[in-house]
Amino acid sequence: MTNFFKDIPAISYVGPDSDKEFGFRHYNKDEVVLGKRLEDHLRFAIAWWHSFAWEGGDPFGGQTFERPWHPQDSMKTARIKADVAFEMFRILDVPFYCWHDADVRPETGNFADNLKTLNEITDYMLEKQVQTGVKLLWGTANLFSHRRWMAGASTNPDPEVFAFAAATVKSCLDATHKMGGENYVLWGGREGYETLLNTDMKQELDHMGRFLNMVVDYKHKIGFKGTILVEPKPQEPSKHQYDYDAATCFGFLQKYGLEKEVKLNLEQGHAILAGHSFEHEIATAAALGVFGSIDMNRNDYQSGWDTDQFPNNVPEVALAYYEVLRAGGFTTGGTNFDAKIRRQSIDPADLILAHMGAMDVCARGLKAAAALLESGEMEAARKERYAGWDTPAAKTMLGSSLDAIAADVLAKNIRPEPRSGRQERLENLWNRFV
Ligand code: XUL
Ligand code: CO
Repeated sequence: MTNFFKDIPAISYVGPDSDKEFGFRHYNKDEVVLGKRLEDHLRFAIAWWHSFAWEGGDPFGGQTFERPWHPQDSMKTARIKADVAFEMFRILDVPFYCWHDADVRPETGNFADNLKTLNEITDYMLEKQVQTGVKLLWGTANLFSHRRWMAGASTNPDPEVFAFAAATVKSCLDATHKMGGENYVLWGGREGYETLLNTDMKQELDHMGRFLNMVVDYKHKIGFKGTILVEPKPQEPSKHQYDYDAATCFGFLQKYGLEKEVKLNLEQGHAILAGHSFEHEIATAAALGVFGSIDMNRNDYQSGWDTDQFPNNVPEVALAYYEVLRAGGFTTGGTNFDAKIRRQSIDPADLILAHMGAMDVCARGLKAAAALLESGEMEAARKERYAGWDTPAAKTMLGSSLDAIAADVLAKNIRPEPRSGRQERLENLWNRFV
């Protein structure tokens, strides 16, 4: 036990009318919604990087947090960090967490040392998983922070960097498998370009496709049953990232024969940077059969930057969960808070209250979405809009040809009558539930 969170109580459900600061108002994990407990719907996870590894720096200034696990350069402090992390998981009663290799072990620059410390610390974390029952939603390799990755990992012009990336991903996949991880994520922060003047895009894409095929082959070789996920993001840190958005990722997966093997981890802030809404990205992935998991956060809409704030907007979150529910809900995926407290939020309590509030926002959003889905009104309106396609004649047309259809239009004098799309009526319906 550390005393980092001393005086902070375990958070439990207190209901919407309570005035307690520490308590869930809407997240009652055992509440059954659409036949499933809220905990099983939402599958919350805490991100090791934002809550424990990030030190509060921004482009204008360095560290603002002072933590008992600083400096993060030894196995001794890595263990203290793990102790505090699992204490936080217990206080918040979250079922899952996620890590990058660079969040949990010190960086030495040497692969053999990194491998040794990763194996040691993940053994220690696994012991804590067994003691607490907290599980690993996903592991991932940080292939973007160290200077070796500045020109990319699998897309790097230097084959030695590709090799270092392959060895690193192997080590992280092995650790994730050992820890019973339910997914493995690849986010290519540097897989893109800064300028086309020095970039061979075709070669880089081919290398990235080959790399991902090797990851999938290795997953099968070791018997890892989790899902491999890629995480779309249009830019930042690279000027342009190849995994721009859900549709781009699907095209990439299909070109390299991976669309049945790899799914997507979609993030609210990344969707916004790509000029989409979060619900658009979830609906796109679901329509293409590659919906996997979500990274929940929000951006500051004035900054145009990936600010990774905690979600705090119920109607926005509800629209996202409506699409998650329409897609059938999570299987191996979940709701990972890829979100960080602000750099002035230096108290341990800030970490707890940020997650607690976000869990409530997500629970409210999911419950509103579930109620609307359960009422059936929105889906009935959607079905009615496409009802013409249920007739045998319409179905036959899809198997017909352009000239046969043209002949039919002439013979039957087909003259379609426009119908209302009813958008405002549906928006009013939506507002009755949120
Ligand atoms: C960066 C981001 C990453 C990935 C994991 O914007 O979202 O933290 O989720 O590498
Ligand atoms: Co993310």
